[in-house]
Parts: sequence; C-alpha cells; structure tokens
Amino acid sequence: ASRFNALKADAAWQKVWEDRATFAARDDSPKPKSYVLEMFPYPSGKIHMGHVRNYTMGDVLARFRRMQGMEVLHPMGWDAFGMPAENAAMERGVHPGGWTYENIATMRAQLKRLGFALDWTRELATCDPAYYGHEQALFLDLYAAGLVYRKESAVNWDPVDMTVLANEQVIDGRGWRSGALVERRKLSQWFLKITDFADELLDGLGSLEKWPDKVRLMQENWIGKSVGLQFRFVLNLPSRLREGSGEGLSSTQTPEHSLPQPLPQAGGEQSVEVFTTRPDTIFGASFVAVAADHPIAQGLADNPQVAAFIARCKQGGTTAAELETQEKLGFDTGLTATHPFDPTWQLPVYIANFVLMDYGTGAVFGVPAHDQRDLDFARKYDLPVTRVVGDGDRTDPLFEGNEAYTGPGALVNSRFLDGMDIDAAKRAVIGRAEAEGWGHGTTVWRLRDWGVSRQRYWGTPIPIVHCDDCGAVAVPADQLPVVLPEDVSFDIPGNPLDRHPTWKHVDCPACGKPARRETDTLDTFVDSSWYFIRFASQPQDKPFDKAVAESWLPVAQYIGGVEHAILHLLYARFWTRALRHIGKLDVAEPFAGLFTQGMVTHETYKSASGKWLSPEEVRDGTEIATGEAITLGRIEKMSKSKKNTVDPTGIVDQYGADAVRWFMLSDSPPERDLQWSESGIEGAWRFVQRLWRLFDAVEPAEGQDKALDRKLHQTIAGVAGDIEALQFNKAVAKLYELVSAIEKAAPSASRTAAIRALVRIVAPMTPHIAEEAWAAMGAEGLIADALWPEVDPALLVEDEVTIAIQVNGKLRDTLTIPRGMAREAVEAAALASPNVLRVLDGKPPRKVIVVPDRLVNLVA
Ligand code: ANZ
Ligand code: ZN
Repeated sequence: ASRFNALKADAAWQKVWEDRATFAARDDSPKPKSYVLEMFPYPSGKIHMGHVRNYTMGDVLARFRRMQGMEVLHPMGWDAFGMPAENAAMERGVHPGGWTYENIATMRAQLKRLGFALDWTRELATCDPAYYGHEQALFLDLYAAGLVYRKESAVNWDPVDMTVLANEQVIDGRGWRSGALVERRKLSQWFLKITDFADELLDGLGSLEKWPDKVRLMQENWIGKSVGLQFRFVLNLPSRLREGSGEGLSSTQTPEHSLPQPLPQAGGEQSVEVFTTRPDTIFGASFVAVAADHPIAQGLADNPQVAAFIARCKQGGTTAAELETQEKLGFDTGLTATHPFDPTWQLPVYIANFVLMDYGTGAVFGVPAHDQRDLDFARKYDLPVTRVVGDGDRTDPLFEGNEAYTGPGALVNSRFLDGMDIDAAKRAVIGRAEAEGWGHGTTVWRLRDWGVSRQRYWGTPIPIVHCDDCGAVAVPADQLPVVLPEDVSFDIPGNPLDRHPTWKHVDCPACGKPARRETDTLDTFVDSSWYFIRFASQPQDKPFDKAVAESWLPVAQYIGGVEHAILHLLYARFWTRALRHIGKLDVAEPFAGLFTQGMVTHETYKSASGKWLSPEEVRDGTEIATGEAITLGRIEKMSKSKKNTVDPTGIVDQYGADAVRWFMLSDSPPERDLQWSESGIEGAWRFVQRLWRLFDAVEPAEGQDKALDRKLHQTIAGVAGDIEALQFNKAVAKLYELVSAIEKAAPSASRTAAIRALVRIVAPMTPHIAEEAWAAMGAEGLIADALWPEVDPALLVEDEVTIAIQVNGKLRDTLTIPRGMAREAVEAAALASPNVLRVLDGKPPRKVIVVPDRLVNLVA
C-alpha cells in the first residue's frame, strides 16, 4: 500500500478547485441557497490557529451544505482598516496601505494552503476605495434619512502628544506612548442614531433562536432597557450656610435637620431631577449626587474648589470599565435635597465622578445598602447606610460590611412600603409620585448613539465638507469615493489627514466657496457592519443589488469569536435595520444562526530567568539555548505576549492540510477551548494515513455484512446530524468508530461499499484525501460536487436488543434477542436461562411480567 502524500495532494486539488472556480457561488442558481460566513480577519500579518479553527468549522458546514445539494455562498475578505497599520507606519516608517496589502497577500496564501471552500471571486478589502466608496454612499443615505448627526462628545485627549487616543490606547488612565494622564475632552463628532432602533434591536433578539443564549443576554444587557421613576428633589441651602459669611462651599458639610428653606437661586437651580430604577429603595437614600457636567455643578463652578473638583473628575479614560473601577470621588456642595416623602428629611447633595451626564438625568439619589457604587461612596464619605430590603433574616436598619445587597427580599425600615416585595414597592412609589404630581414612571435605555468619528488616518473618510456658509454639506454622489491621500506622514502624533497640506481644502459642493473636508474617519465597526451584504452582491455602481442580496440573506450560519458578541453584532444588526428603514434592503436580521467558537490554547513555558519561552525554544523540560530547566506555566490562549503560539503554516507544511483540519475539529466541543498539542496533531496525521490505507486497498468483494451496513448508515445519519448541530467533535468520534469497524471487518460487498461511502462522509472535514480517493476510485467529477450519501432508514435501527432477566426484581441474567420478539418466545427464552432455573429451583414462577425489548421479571 502506498502512503498518502498530503503535500502533493493538497497542492494538486487546491489548484483544481481554483482553476475550475469550484466554490464560486452562483446568484442565479436554481438550487436552494445557503450563506455560511465566518467573521472576516483583520490582516495583522499572519494567520493564527484561532483563524484556522474558525475557518475550518465554517468550511465543514459549507462543504456539507454543498453535499446536501445547496448553492453555498462562503466568501472571504479583509477587515483592513484600523490602528495596527498606523502603528506599523509610526514604528517602521512603512505606509499603512502597503503594510496592509502585504499582510493580505501573506494571509491569503496561508488560507489557501488549508483548502477552504471559499469563493475567492468575491474577496474584498475594506480599505479598498471600491469598498469604502460604497460605504460613504450608504453613510450619506443614512444622513439624508436623519439617522446621522453631529454633536459634542468626550474623547480621550493626550495632553503631551496633543492627540486623541482610542480607548485601546489608554492604559490605566494614561496615554500609551506619552504616559501622560489622559483627559476627557469635548469634540464635535459624528453619531449614528442606533437608539432609534433600541426597541427593535431588543425585540428582534426574540427571533434569533439559533443564537447562543449568552450572546442574546449580553446584547439585551447592552441595550439595557430599564423602567424606573423620574422625579424632582426640592433643593435647599441650609440656614447655617445662608447666614454664614464667606464660609462658602464645604466638603465636610453635614445636613441640617432644621426645616430648610427653598433655595434662593444658588447655582440657578431650585430642584434636581433624578432617575432611578429602584424607587422601592427611596427610604434607604442617604445622599443625592450630580455629574460634574450637570448644570448644578456648572452653576457652582465660579467657586474655585468646585472648579478644581470638576477638572479632576475629567481625568481618566472614557471606557465604561474605567468609569466603573475608578476611585469614587465626591464633593459636598453644601446644598441639601428634601426627601419626597418627608419634608424634614434632608439629603446632602454631592458632585460625584461616577454619575454620568448622558444617562438618565445626570443625577441620582444614592442608596448605599443596595448599590455597590453608592456603598463605596458612602463608606468613603462616612454617610448613613440603612438596610431597606431584607436579606433573609437580616432586617435591621444597621448595614455592615462593604458589599451591597442587591438581591430580592421584602421591604423593611420603609414606612408604608414595609412588607412589600421589590416590584410591589416600586409600583407603590411610582403610584404615589404620579398621584401627588412630583414624578412619573419612565423607560430609559443604556444604549447610546454610536459615535463613529475617529481622528485617525487609516479608515473610511467621512464624506462631508464643512462650509462657513452652508454648514456640513454631503459630498455629492458623483464625487464619491472620497479617497484617502497617499502622501501622509506619521512622524508626529495627531491625525495626518488634518495636517495634510492640500487634501482637506476643497470647494463647498453647495456654494462653491473654499471649504474644508471632514478629517475624521469612520470607526472600523462601520466597515464590518455591512461587509456580509457586499459579499452577497457586489455591483460596481452601487453598494449592492437589493434583490440579489436578499436572495442570499440572512446569513444562515455566522461563526466567530465571542469577543464580538456585543458591538460588532449589534452594529451589524442596526445597520441592517437602518437599511430596511430607508428601503434599501428588506432583511430584518442579518445573521439567522450564530456560533461562537472557543479559543486555541497552548502550554506556556518560562525560563529559569523568568522570561517566556516559545515552544521551539524548549525541549524535554529544558531551555535548548541554556540547558536550564524550565517551569511549565498555565495553559493559555495562544498569544504573542506569552510566546505560546504555534504557526499554522509550519504545521501545514509538516502534516498537510487535512491533518490540521481534523485536529481542529476533533479534541474539544467547538464552543470550548482546544488545547494545541504535538501529540494531537500527530494523532490526526495518523488518522489521515489510516483513511488512506482503507481507500487505497478498496477492491470488489462478495457477501453482506449486516452489522457493518448498520454501522455505516448510522454514521451517515449521525455525522450529518452532528455537522448540522456544529458538534464536530462528535462527528469525529463517530468516524473513528466507523473506521475501526471497517478495519476489523472481513472483505465483503458491505465493506467495499462502506469504504466508498466513507470517502464522502469525511470529505467536508478532510477534503484533499477525499478528492484523491474519489479520483483513484474512478468516480466522476469532484467530491466537492458530490452529494452526501443517502441513509437507508431501515438500517438505522438495531435489530437485536439485550434484555434483563430478573427473579423477584433481582437481576439474574441478560439475553440478546431479536428486537420485537413475541412475548411467549421471550418468556420461554427467560425460563430456559440456566441462572433462572437454578434460582427457581425447579418450581414454576407464580407470575411473569414482560416489558417488550427491555426486561422479563419472574415472580417466584
Ligand atoms: C437609586 C438606586 C438604588 C439605584 C439602588 C440603584 C440601586 P440601570 O439599571 O443601569 O439603568 N443612575 C441613574 N442615572 C445615573 C447616571 N447618570 N450615572 C450613574 N448612575 C446613574 O441603572 C439605573 C441606576 O443607576 C439608577 O437607580 C441610579 O441609581 C443609577 F439600590 O437609583 B439607582
Ligand atoms: Zn457653502
């Protein structure tokens, strides 16, 4: 028997597929259509094992759908704009475009080596004007429809480099290059009105049955619909302050319990509106807090202490995580707020850094016992902490410890609310507020509009011109695309578009006077919000053809990393709905099925001196270079920082594409992490060789092997079901079993048929060896165009069963009998069992109970 020469077969079949455009999807096909898509890669330099795993899974499904007779769209492209290209430009003086296209060439070649059934005729790169020009047109369509607007918004400002930083460039509140403390600055920026679709995006989640529950939940939380109470606190200036001369504002002010007077215009405000989702906790309130940008804080800013505090609040980045973990800071304004249910109860009013201006009303009341931020704040400033929701048998007002109680319970220490559960108490408070006219129930959304402006070069230029007379003017359609200038420099920080000598100087499209181009570019998430539509249809003169795109969409199965569970998927869902809103595409949800795969992990190694070592630097527990013993670190996601990556291309060169693909599918359930190991890939390689020994030796033979026939048909059906459910590791296990059964079977017509069918069953997973065997067996056409073997349902059922024989309920024997054997025959067989005869001791049983195909119980 010959050996399977994987490298030769890989190259030969990949060339055939390419030459014949085997995987080019036909828009006009009469077959049912299926769109299989994996998240397109960022061209960072080389493909990594995570890509290999992701694309292998998608490929198995795509090939399987073809075998089911479907017209499959399985495209590939490049999410090619983004910061790493600019970083490379800054660090190495290369042009971002050159760097990107070189990476694309490398990675395309690497992907091709894996034999993916991709339609390369539809390849696209988002940094190509032929792509982003259409994106600009769509942006302007949304602008015309009122779904795009401009407003002031905070950015991360690096005061040393004098540049705007992306969130990723802010590390522990400091600029990644300069190390300077980052400030929040306001800039005029472009926004997409995703909040107009908040309700739809939330409701739509209900229809996404083929999405993981956890992703739907993450989206739901991100959209964050909350129902609550909005109401006004009356503000007062305590008498001591009003009377005191020059005492000003103090940060140690404690509330006065004398009846307060309404505020005479301090800071210009007499009341403060707050929003709460927990009106039930109103009797646990111990302070009121406003955002640093709130009019009350701003109105007090002529006091230098307040101004200094507001400035301090603006330090630090803009990410939610950063805001969450920042130290809580407060400034006591000296004002007090009257409790809505008790005119004698005054709450101190603080300016606090954890209150955001653009959520709710920018002001809150704090309930430390039942909100963690409030508790951190109250402990720091020594404010009262009163329990108002019972926690099991803890119902007393005194709340100890530093962990807020946010669970369920009955209201306590809360006057007329006592004894109610949280929901009833919420309703009661909202009811009183509405009846008494000081507040009303409302809905708020956590979702913000999508800020798409980036002050960067390597992105889609926003197609707007600013004119002193006409304002923001859309670039006319016949002047699209607005192309990025090539001649840019990265030697100084900031946006090269803004610094470019000529690019931004244009005439106003409306009045013809000198005007300026917008120099912001679009967030790269815009690029990935519609690429799947462009894959489905890519005419030259417009972004897509409606009917053609609709014939493919929605994507039947989308596969990618869970790190995109929120933003990318939400933005793509929004973009799709926005296009539907303006009549461009009648699709509600872009991705009918979603699967998020696990990561590829590897052991980590550390040298005696504590450096990370790559797998190539280690042999038999020692560092090759020094001969010193290494320490084994944890098994972690492959990453450059831990040096535990394995380059897929080297592995493909060594073992062939099929072995790599097989290993990617075999060891773990696809949603879990897969640990890369040398022994794993070797095992996969041996399996491929085992397949070849069967394929290579197949010969006509006589005779039937019923057991093998059954095994084969069960495998055909089982593997189909597993692929359908994306449970590839289960399919792999079934194939191991079938191969073992074939290996053990004596030559027969059944065995020969099983080997021929096996070629087709493994084809989605190991397509190269399958093509090779298919051709060697003289079959017609390509296996890539073959159909999935048919299942004989009669062979799916076992025709023998093993039943239990009990005497007085105790197991005495088992019998293997034909399925569905008649009761009398089963009874006779049981009575003939030597074990049963011995236990019955020659006496006939008093009663015989037969459960067909399961058991016989003899009562003695
Ligand atoms: C009193 C209270 C008591 C609250 C309690 C929570 C727990 P979600 O559910 O995310 O919508 N909040 C309101 N506006 C805020 C703002 N601009 N900045 C920071 N926090 C703000 O959160 C709503 C809750 O977040 C509101 O309910 C409010 O605190 C706070 F035991 O009011 B709560
Ligand atoms: Zn003008």
